[in-house]
Amino acid sequence: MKTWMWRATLAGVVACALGSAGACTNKAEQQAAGQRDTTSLGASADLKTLMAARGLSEADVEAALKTYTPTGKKDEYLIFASGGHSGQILVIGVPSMRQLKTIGVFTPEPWQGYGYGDESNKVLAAGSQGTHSLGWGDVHHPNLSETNGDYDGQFIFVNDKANGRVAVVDLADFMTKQIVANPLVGSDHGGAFVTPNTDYVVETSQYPTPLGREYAPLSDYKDKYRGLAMFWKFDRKKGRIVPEQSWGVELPPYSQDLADAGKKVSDGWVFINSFNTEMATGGTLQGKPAIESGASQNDMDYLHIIDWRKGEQLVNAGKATTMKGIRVLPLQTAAAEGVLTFVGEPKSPHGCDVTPDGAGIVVGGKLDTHGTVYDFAKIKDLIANKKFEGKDAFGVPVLAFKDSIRGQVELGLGPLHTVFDDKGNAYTSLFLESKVAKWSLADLKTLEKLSVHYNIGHILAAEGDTVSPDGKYVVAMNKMSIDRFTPVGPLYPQNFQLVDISGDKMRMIYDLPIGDGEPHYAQMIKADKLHPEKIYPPGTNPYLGGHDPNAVEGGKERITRNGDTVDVYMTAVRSHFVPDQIEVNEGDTVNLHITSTEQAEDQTHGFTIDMYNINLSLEPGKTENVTFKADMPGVYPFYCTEFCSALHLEMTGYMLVKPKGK
Ligand code: CUK
Ligand code: CUA
Repeated sequence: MKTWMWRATLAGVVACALGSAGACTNKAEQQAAGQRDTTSLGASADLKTLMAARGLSEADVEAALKTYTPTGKKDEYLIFASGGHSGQILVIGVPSMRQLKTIGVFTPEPWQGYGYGDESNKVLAAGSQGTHSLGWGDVHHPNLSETNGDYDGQFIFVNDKANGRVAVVDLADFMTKQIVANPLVGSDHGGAFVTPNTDYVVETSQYPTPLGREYAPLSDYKDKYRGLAMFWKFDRKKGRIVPEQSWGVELPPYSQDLADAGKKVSDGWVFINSFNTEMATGGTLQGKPAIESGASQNDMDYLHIIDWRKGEQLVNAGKATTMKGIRVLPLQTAAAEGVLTFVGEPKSPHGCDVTPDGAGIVVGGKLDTHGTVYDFAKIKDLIANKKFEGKDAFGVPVLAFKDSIRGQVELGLGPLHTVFDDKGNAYTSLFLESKVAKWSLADLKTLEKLSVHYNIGHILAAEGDTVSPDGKYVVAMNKMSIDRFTPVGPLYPQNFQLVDISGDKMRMIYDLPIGDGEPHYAQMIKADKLHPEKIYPPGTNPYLGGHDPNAVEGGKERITRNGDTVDVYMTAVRSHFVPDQIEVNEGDTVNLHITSTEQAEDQTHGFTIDMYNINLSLEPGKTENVTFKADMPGVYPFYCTEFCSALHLEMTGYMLVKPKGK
């Protein structure tokens, strides 16, 4: 649109929005309003004054109009973003870029009472191996469940890179239901990616360790250290990963990186990029080169190509070795049977993204200016005809690079990740250049580059990694914000920049500072695909996935004692707890079973007891259990922690712990 026309239309739209031109019910009216002399419109004059006062350009106002979401209006899309070090998932509306929720995943989340009651503690505890309980996670890649390669809005999975874990969040109530700790690997990265029908949640290791977390000296790196591609079996009905039905493929000790599942024509395959095929282990104190330089010697690392259906067959046929309860297909078997094949990938690869039609795999190279597009049909042919260029040091067949690719696209400095729109375009993040490159999948030509602020890592698009991307929006997930926001100390917020991709040119329309951690990946789903519950059926324990046997109805509240164990069956409803007096003896074990008997929308109570680190969230209908030892004699007020009603402050009671011998 020409500037003057746009200006006139903008004035019209604003006049409409402000009601000065009457209620503008259709486009013709809007246009008519737009053709009026703008200076004669009070609203426009006001707008110009306002723009001048705030130093806003017309582009700024256009961006505001595209993102401003008046009260009561809902967002069209939701972003599920990695919360990075916070160990959480962040839920953000688009186009408003308002944060709607933080989902507690690997880290306790006090508001949700996640990590302060028996069942949520169990979920978190299942994620701790060894003798230290983990209080955080390094969340990298949230992935929504898919049906036929499209988001279905039912579940989201996410990995913790630091501790090699995968979590399952149920989108029926946006709660974490399961954390599965991988007993074999020391860290993960290529996760938690799903196969097109969510049969498997894929998790690949990052930094090689001996499988099973055993000790072996670094001098045994090549012999004893290994990578792993883990296929966690997901039971959609139960909404849980089933470790006993899961399995892995042993990989060489290269640092496996990003992964993506094939779709459509490449369904049944998984692709994983890697770095450090040099197997550098550092030794800086002994005067050896640092890992970063040792790992950057080769011109090529290996894209790992896994035929997971074949792997599954072999595992089911008993070809796997069981390690710590997990069936693992040995590297030699995987290589010999065509489950694992390699092809070169240029210079410090990162990102591994399958195109919407499943025909291509895009890999970026941090130290290369190209994006490489592999051709799955060629790869499949080469493997079927056993046309290998050679083998790697572990006997894994290697395909010829030039025979396996469709081509390369010149993108710029530091290409990382790629997402797609509905018009055949791809969008790649350029970390070093701080730009988004838009390019055509058909001609492998870069069409446009947009500066982002700064050093973009991942990029996401509306349903942009499914079989049918929506277009409309891209979000640059920038690692640095430098001069974008008011300074808040030396640790700067990350910066999500919303980009409108609906026109010919990309337009930046919103900056969202993220102050919770360093997010990596995120996905954006059409909001109307989600149908979360508003109220739990009475007595629901969301972690048990149904009615809690300890739930009570109003009128059936009671306190029972069995030896030195006290069970308190309590209800919470505006604005009291029944019972509101609990007397126990020092040393008693106390089991609180609290049910909210509310059935009204958004009517949540909380529950805390002074000094006992108890903090529950009681959404309507929910039951929570919490067990503790009354080991501190004294008087402990308990109260509701949500401002639930006019008499919220009165929603309180006492727990008395009688000292021993009194
Ligand atoms: S990685 Cu972070 S920017 Cu973990 Cu997906 Cu590429
Ligand atoms: Cu219930 Cu405040």
